[in-house]
Amino acid sequence: MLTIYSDKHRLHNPPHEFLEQGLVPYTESPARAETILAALTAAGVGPVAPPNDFGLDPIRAVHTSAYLEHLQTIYADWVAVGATPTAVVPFTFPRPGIDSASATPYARAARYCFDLSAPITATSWGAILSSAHCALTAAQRVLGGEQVAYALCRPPGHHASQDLMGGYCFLNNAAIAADFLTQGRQKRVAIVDVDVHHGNGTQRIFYDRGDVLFVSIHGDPAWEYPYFLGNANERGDGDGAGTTLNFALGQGIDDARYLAVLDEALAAVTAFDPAHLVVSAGFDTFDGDPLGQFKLTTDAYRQMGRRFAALALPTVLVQEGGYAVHALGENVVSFLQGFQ
Ligand code: SP5
Ligand code: ZN
Repeated sequence: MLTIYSDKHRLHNPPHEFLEQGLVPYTESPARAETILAALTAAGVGPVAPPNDFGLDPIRAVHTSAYLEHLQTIYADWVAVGATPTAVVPFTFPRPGIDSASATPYARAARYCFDLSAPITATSWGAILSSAHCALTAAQRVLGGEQVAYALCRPPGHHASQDLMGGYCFLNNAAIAADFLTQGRQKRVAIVDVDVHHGNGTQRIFYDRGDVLFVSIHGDPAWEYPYFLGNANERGDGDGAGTTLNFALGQGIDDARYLAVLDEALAAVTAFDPAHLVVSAGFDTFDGDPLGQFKLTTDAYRQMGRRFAALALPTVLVQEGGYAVHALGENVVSFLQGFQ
């Protein structure tokens, strides 16, 4: 299994985020990627290669130019008006009824952000861009004939949409890879999102596109983050009507129940008959993950890997969440070995 990885992820290391407990240490830490890389190396999973530089062109297919400009300039503008140099985190949000145009960085930071878990530090952009380039490089290798490649992306991406960051996500790595694999919307691509949180960004990006199937298995937004998207009745719109499929599950899901739902999800992939597959691979479904309420074991990831491989599609695996850092490396290895 080929892994694409860059240590530039270390450039993104915010100190804090604000969750329901209040101000807490940032959960999406550099240690996550470090422990995955160490476990892959120790298990001899396969070669590790650095990402290529794709610039911004393939990213513009997914994100707006204004948003990409914002990501690159907001930190300097924020510091220039006297705000904290620790990181950009908006604290006043436009809502219907209080949303007049304002150019201050305080307003601009809020306009492109939906929660308090996407801080931008002085060096974050280097990590964000490199993460997207990891996904693109994996997609390029698969188009070049590799059957599967794993993009060890950090920061993750599936909560980010065309012009919104949140949930540790800034650029939607899986969506960027998926669009690249359509080769100008000529080929059909399926995305299966197995992170415990709904991939709201990916869903929104492809909601009205019929060439990309988005299937997600996640905690029901009735009780799980991101709360405002991911219900089973969201099925796509326009050309994309019927090409969004959400499995919103209850708390405490175990291996057997999960794998039964995955089989249903993969049947929909087979019916769509895609040329390529992208997996948004989150491991926060693990029993004991601090941000998830599912109860999967390490062995479940091996079973999942086997099932994805059985589709026999050229596949890009994209790292998303997973916060039980002590078990994360082992869980990713289990998944990749199951696939092989
Ligand atoms: C990529 C990704 O996995 N992003 C996740 C962002 C989740 N942010 C908010 C989580 C709120 C979790 N509440 C957990 C309560 C358990 N005590
Ligand atoms: Zn997640």
